[in-house]
Amino acid sequence: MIASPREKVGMGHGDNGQGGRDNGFLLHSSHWGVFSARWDGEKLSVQPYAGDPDPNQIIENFPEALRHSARIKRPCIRRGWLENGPGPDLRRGTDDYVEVSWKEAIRLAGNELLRIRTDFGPAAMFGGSYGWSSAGRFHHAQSQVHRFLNLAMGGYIRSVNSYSAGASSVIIPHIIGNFENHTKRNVSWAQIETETDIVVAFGGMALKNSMVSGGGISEHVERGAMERAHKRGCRFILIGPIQDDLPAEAGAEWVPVIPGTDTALMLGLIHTLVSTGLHDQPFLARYTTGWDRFEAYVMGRVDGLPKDAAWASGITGVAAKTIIELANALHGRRSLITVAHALQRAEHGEQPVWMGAALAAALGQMGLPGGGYAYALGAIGYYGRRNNAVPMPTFPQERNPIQEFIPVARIADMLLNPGSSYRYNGETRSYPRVRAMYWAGGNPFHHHQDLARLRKAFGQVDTLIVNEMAWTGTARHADIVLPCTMTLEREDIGGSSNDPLLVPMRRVAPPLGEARDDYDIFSELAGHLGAREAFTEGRTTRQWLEHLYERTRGALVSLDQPAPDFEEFWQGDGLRLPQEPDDGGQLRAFRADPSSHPLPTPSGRIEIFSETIESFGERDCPGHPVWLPPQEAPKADAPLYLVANQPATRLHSQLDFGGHSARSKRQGREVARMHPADAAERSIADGDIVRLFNQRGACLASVRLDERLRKGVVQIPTGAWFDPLDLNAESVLCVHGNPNVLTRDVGTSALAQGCSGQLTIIEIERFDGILPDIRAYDPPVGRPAR
Ligand SMILES: Nc1nc2c(c(=O)[nH]1)N[C@H]1C(S)=C(S)[C@@H](COP(=O)(O)OP(=O)(O)OC[C@H]3O[C@@H](n4cnc5c(=O)[nH]c(N)nc54)[C@H](O)[C@@H]3O)O[C@H]1N2
Ligand SMILES: Nc1nc2c(c(=O)[nH]1)N[C@H]1C(S)=C(S)[C@@H](COP(=O)(O)OP(=O)(O)OC[C@H]3O[C@@H](n4cnc5c(=O)[nH]c(N)nc54)[C@H](O)[C@@H]3O)O[C@H]1N2
Ligand SMILES: [Mo]
Repeated sequence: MIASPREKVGMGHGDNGQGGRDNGFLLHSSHWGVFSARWDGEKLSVQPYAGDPDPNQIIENFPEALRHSARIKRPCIRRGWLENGPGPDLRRGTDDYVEVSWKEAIRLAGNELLRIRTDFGPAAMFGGSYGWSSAGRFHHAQSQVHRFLNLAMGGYIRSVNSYSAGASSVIIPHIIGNFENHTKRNVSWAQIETETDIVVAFGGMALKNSMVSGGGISEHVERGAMERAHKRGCRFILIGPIQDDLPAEAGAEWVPVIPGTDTALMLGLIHTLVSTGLHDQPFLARYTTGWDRFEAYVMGRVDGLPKDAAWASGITGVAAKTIIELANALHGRRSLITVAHALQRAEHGEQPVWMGAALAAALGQMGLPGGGYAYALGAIGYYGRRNNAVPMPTFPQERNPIQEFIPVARIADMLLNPGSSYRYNGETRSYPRVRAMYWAGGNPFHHHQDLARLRKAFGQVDTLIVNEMAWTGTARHADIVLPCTMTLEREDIGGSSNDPLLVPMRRVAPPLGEARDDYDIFSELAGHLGAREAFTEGRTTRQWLEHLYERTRGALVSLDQPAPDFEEFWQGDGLRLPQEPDDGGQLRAFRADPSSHPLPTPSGRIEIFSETIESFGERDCPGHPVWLPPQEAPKADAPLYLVANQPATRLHSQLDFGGHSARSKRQGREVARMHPADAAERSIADGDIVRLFNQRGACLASVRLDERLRKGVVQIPTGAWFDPLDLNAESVLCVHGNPNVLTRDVGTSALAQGCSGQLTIIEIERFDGILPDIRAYDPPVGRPAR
């Protein structure tokens, strides 16, 4: 357990775990929180930042992780690649690795990059390299690899959007305006605390999720804000398949909905409002466009099918009475609609995002403090906070002259079908022919869907180079594996655009084995390709930190704010940055004066009907939000929904080998939760090992029975490292519990082509066979892990 901040030693200035070097604790930062750590050469201790009211226990993964045997100690080359040279090879994932010196690794990687550059050009190089890597503004792996490819290769094929918000980041600009503005300058936790009467959270606002924020976070405020709002009398309604998606402190009422049907529920609410005249007609007339066409659909004037509460009930499994009561409770109050990222990480994921906006518009609260629509509030720590008034230090990636890109989750499609065409955001595009890939800071064998298919896709390239700190599923598919340092082993600056603390991240421990910083790896490789000076600009890491800090310091000076020089910042306990006011952003300004503050949409208003989207002519995303039944719904051989959501005890697959993550497992397996009634029908008892399976694959897990799940729903978090028993088998079995062997690799729609991995359908049975060992952490050096 981590000590609560109050129990910790020394809360005074400069003499404690916040940053002071007393007790040997050194300040550091991570995506899950600012903390400090002490390494005595054998044991690592961590403590949370003293100013954090609600620290995240994920920092407890560090102690066991730092020197874990899953870390990569020396550069490695896949045996098949070493013996046969570059080329498509389905042995990736099953081969063993040969350790080589850094000199040899740089020579092999550098020559291969030169071959690609000379023979095929930079458009044959995929450098999307999606992934979260670690906090730290300089050693941000994606920035490092992009800068390297731009300067040393002449560019690369990039990827756009994210696995997080694949559908919403494409549709929100069409219907409301800038995605960042909508999500980061809108309703805040402070407003909810004092203003909101009722929050309807589609997909909840789980603390496990909001306690993570890319770049670092010094204050976890969500639990306290919900607790105080609830005590003041604010009602929280959780719409979702799992009851613990809102914390106990919110005192939430739970509406268990069938997964993937929220859009129908929203329609039932809108229909109820309209049919009783409770929709805010002046608001709709003044601030939206296309309501009439949408209303005709809602009321059934188009298709003879009114989307009323009874209709919605049949689809969602929520009683019509509950829908009508909820619509009435929302009317005339300061209401807030939130929609978690999770809802749009599914087939037709654009629809709940758009329908949520239509529901909020009908309620007329958009732009009021604590009211309206806050897409994704609570899904991650970025949202509901104040923004810093000064820019963050940022490592420049430089220019990529290659125009071609893919929507990020279409990676397997690209590799398997080069040259074939697809639709994206109104355009017909074609997939490039990629020969080589460079990945740093991401784990596609964690994040992508249908891993058996992904493996075939990764078998197509000539060469995959990966910088990793540990033997992840992706490292095990690479041809050249370059070991990088873990965040604790290097210096950096931690900061995020809406956390007020800029953190001098100190080096806590020396690098393991021969691991090097990504920056040093890319500097060497750039040298091999004749671009060292361009890449490094002659700076050491410390000189880069100083150089990057200058941007923030300069902005502080021009705001007449305290602006310590780098040395003072570096010796300090973290620099407090000035923040912008909590002013409701573009929606507040738009409400106050729509003519002088139009939204950046074609009409300047909230687009309930979008001429633009209509003109794209996509059947799976027409001109206004609609209910579209999913193609994949429970059936005889896969009667259960599987919710594959974010893990509470780690960030994605990161530090899955750490203690906190390991302690959450049972018999070393990921824990899947299911309803006792579903378990009884299958003679499954709590603690049994079960096999989750469908037509794409299977995984083992330990089962926990839990009445907080809707019947018919199974939940397993992502992040247990891919541990396939036999990759060449007809159906791949992961013995550890990685749900992406089961999920389907299809885009959300032709509009956004986002990731749809959150939901799938499965069957589940007790596993009575001999339980295979976990080999996911065994280094495949000298012999394959399995
Ligand atoms: N089924 C299903 N799948 C999903 C989701 C889901 O809901 N369901 N969610 C999706 C979402 S929202 C996301 S964002 C993705 C996340 O997918 P990823 O971002 O790929 O997942 P991470 O485990 O964070 O991968 C980061 C990798 O970077 C490595 N790393 C850390 N620091 C460094 C560094 O300094 N240098 C280098 N070179 N490497 C480093 C870590 O060891 C780790 O392997 O997963 C997606 N996948
Ligand atoms: N601890 C931890 N926190 C994280 C992350 C992590 O890996 N670990 N990842 C971070 C990242 S990168 C992101 S993008 C965010 C992701 O934020 P989200 O994608 O919103 O997070 P999830 O936990 O995947 O899903 C939230 C909940 O949505 C519910 N849900 C799923 N399908 C449906 C549905 O059809 N309808 C309704 N009403 N509810 C549904 C599930 O019960 C699930 O628990 O989380 C961030 N926070
Ligand atoms: Mo994400």
